[in-house]
Amino acid sequence: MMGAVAFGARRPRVTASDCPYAWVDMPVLDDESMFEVWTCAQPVEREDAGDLVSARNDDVLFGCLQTKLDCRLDAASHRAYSRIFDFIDRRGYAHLLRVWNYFPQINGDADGLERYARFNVGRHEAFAAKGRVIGTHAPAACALGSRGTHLVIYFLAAKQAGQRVENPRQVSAFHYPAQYGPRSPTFARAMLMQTAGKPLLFVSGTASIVGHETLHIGNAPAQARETVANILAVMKQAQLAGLDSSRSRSDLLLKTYLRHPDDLAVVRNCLMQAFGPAANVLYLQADICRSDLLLEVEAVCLNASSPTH
Ligand code: 3EB
Repeated sequence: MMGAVAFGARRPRVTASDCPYAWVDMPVLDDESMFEVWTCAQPVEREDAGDLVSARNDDVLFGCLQTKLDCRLDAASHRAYSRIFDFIDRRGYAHLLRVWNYFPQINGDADGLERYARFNVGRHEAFAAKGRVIGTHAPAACALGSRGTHLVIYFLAAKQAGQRVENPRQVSAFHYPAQYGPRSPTFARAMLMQTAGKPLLFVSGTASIVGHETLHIGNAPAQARETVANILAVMKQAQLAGLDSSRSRSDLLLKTYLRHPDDLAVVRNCLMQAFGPAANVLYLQADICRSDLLLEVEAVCLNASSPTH
């Protein structure tokens, strides 16, 4: 095991003691709690450095950073990302592939700017300060509103760079206009890596955005359909085959974040139609980073190759 992340509204009684572990205070919609577990076939070396716990093999490093929020979000995200970059750079895993960001009151105000926009300022400036070229070095990512008091960031970093993938239907997030905040979010739409000779695709949090604008305000089923279209466009861009949407996708692991638990049935119905019953979907209740977004979906595509008909 490289790492485990527990999702649930209550701290799970079971903890993972022999690998990096974090708890994200976020309700699971159809269960009490759920563990996301990252495994690999190689032996791992574990290193716990205070607030940053990690495990690494010859290729990748999994890390979790949990910090109690005791300053404004721009300072907190700047500090967290600087810490992560220093840590991975020193150990030779300089390439961030995928980052998950969770913190409370993501749509709340912080001195006249939304907390998500503050978060973006600190994150953007840490990337720049640590020598990352925003367009070139952006990882796949997501940023959601959890509960509680902590900023939780977990990530996969690698010795080798992955292949960044953008979505032709969407403006790249790092080119969003300033109406969404003074510093753009630093993420790619997806990241493709090779592991054990097979491609693995991390699709970032994906929502009902075309160009840079939110579509279908107030309409959850329409937002779900637009989100599916965006995920399929990203997968197509990554030249992954098997885009026949009638095929059941046992190679897909999805995490769906819903602002309103009441939308579970319509969204589940939409994802079932798009990806079939074999797709593995976790439904969580979370605030999405734009207040007009009702849902966001992220994906891991396993063995994402060879078309099967
Ligand atoms: C979007 O497309 C929706 O700030 O890291 C998706 C994925 C979103 C990642 C992030 C935000 C992030 O802009 C929000």
